[in-house]
Amino acid sequence: MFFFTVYGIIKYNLFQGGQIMKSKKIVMGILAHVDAGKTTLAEAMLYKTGKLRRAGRVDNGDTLLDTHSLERERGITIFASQAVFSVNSTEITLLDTPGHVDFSAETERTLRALDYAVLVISGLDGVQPHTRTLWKLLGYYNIPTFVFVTKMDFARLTKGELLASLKNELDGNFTDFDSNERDEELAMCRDDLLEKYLAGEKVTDAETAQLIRSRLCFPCLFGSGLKFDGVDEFLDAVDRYTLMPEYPEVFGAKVFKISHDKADRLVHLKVTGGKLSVRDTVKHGTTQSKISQIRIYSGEKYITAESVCAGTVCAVTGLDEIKNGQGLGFEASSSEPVLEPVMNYRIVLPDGCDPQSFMAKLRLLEEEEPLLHVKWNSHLQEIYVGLMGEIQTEILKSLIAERFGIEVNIDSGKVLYKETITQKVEGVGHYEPLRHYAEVHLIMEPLPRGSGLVFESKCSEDNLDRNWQRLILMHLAEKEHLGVLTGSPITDIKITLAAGRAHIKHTEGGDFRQATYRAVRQGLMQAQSKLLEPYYNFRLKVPNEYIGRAINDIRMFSGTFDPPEESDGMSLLKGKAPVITLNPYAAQVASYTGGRGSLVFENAGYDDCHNSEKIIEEAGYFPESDLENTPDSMFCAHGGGFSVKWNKVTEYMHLESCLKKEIPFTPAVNHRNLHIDDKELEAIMEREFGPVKYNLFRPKAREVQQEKHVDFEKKSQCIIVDGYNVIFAWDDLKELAEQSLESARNRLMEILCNYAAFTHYNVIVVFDAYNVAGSQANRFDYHNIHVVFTKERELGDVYIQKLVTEIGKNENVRVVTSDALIQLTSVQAGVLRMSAREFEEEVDSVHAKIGEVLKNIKEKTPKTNIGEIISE
Ligand SMILES: Nc1nc2c(ncn2[C@@H]2O[C@H](COP(=O)(O)OP(=O)(O)OP(=O)(O)O)[C@@H](O)[C@H]2O)c(=O)[nH]1
Ligand SMILES: [Mg+2]
Repeated sequence: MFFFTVYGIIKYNLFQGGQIMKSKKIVMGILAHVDAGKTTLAEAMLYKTGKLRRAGRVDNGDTLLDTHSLERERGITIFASQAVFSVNSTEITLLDTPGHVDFSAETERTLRALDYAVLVISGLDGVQPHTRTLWKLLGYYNIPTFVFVTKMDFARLTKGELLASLKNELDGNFTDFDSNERDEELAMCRDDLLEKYLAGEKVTDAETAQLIRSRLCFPCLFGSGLKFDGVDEFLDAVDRYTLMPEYPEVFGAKVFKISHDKADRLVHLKVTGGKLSVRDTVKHGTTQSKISQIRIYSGEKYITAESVCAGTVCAVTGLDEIKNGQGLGFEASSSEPVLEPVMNYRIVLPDGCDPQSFMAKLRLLEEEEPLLHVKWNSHLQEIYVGLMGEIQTEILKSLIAERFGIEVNIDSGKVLYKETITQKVEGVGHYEPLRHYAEVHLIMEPLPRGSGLVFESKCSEDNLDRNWQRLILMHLAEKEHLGVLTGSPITDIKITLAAGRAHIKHTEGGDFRQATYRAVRQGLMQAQSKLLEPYYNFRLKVPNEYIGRAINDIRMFSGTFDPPEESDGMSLLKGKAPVITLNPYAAQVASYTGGRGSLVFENAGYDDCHNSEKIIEEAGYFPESDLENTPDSMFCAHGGGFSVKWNKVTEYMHLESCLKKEIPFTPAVNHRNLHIDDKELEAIMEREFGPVKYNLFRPKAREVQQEKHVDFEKKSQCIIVDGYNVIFAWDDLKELAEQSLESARNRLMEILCNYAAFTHYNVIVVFDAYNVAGSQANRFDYHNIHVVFTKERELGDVYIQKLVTEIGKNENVRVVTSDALIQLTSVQAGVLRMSAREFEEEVDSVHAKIGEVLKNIKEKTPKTNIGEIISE
């Protein structure tokens, strides 16, 4: 991320003939939640290995690793930094990372360079929510990990409790390396070792190192960074049980950080193959550049080297085109990061500050922190950046002031939405003003949530030269492509270059940029799009008496959750809810529980937006008016170029459609007009309630047809009734319920039977059994209606929501409830809803009509039983 220091040059006497001669070289990152004691532990290691004569203190602002003025002022690490030291024959490059969630993107990028990690746990706090996030990241990047539990001088929890919480909360084979049972525990990690152990053999150091490297075992050591306790033992374990990766002869490197000092742009990388020397030429894409200087940093100081071998972490100057996350040589570039900001902030410039020249400066910071995603909204003339939270906002303000001398303000953040597609389409872009030519065909298909954008080429080189193909892939990757619902970035889509055409004389590089961007947007215009929003996984702990309120709130937030867990008078609710709803909730929890409750959350990626219709409407985005992101194409006729609308492009394109060859053309579906047909509805009903039975009370077609003024549609109408909600909303039933709930239920069921008989509707009445201990889900047919009793701990409205969401947009389904949340779900699902009161009026009117029919029939026949008459 941002890196700005005053550098000094020191001599490094290990350099002989330009290369470090050491038997083992490993790169180790140090990770933990904020304030766990990482920097203090790193300082202790440097002191213990003789790298420092005196260990610095974070609290005094004099550590080797926290060197930036903002870090020293605040006593927190903001930028990853490194130190190199040796233990016996092992040379360790230690990368210290920030622990605050707001800077976790910097931490994630550092993982690219690591051979090993030390996960630091504070003996005071144990496993924290952010520890779980880091643990998942370590798994995702497959990094072997040591655990050091620090602050044991001050710990609230015992060693046993800490180990148990590691094992319970993080899923891994954590082994206490100080325990008598250590060998046995190690042997248990692999069958062949267990056999040997049972035969009396010990687990060797080499075998232990392999177990650790393959993440079958995670060694745990305990101590205190501040008091230097357990630090020697930890260093000894690292020396004994780590293996140096095997690097190929051919050159490769991974870029994990970009920074700037006063004069130079620094590219921080780890060499992963061959060697790198000053004046080497590094190729990337279609350009190449020369290494001017190689620096090996320790804190803010560095030594220069002529040449470095694989396994070295260094900063080089001269590679001005190289981007963060890029792979050099044989290394591929990194995919999209797992952690990313979910909030968008507006930067407000002081009077007289020119936005255009400020944007150029901000781009420098964006090189260091690509996740800033700096955006210029030309329409509003405003600048937006993506940030992780309030602390990062403050730090960005300070950095802008320090580096550019500009005092900006940053508005409170807004959630960052994304968009994706739900079906496979082919996007076509053609760009042919006079003496230009390019045509691009892209197959775009949805990927699972969290996949990001994936680009691939399946285009034959016979049809399009490899260089043009590379260029198209580069254009796909270089731009933040915007969706057509709200103009938010797109994600979770695989874009495959299926075909393309260049002109032997007229095609220029820029033509393919135009054709590619247009093809993406043309594809999006055809596809059914979907809005996504960021979610948190949350853990909400409240005193038992507040669990009802907590459940209600989470449901109001459109969250989902597991059944609450109870212990010691507290209930724990775990689940997932939209970031926008949870962000302000922590303060409310503290307030309604009198400070006894707590809410913690971690990013859970993007998922379907809970109120997409509202957000789409508010965004007021008209994709066809967004001229910078046009879906239209340019063709040429009679010596002049002309524009062709996106929905006509296929009629003009020069190459055949690629998708047409794969699957028959399916017309575009507008996301606002989805209906399921009777058959689908029937299938859902059958699955929920068994085969459709033709009921005894079916009215005669003749009689229903006679009732011309009854304005119900005579097709598969379905009415879902929230049983208790209606009982407590209708005065008669409410009165009855006060005496006997069962009688009220039976009465409602009777009323609904008559209603169903007359209207010929499919009626489902749902009764909530959430608070009924031991109750099993029960579904049965009562005469001509379906009755559902939910199971214990399943809320009736949760069941209705599920059913409504499953049925989806359908104007033939109505939900009767006054419950705001179900009403909301129904609106989102596009299903019609009706309040209990409105339904009462409808039932009354049906009742009146039944009376009329009865009267008519009575005049002709002496029968009096309505059921009998209607079932005839
Ligand atoms: N008692 C005690 N205090 C410690 C120990 N290690 C660190 N601390 C204190 O804990 C606080 C945080 O320590 P740091 O080393 O800055 O923690 P960090 O994990 O690097 O923090 P960030 O980089 O900001 O995430 C400081 O006040 C340290 O003095 C320890 O072993 N014992
Ligand atoms: Mg630190």
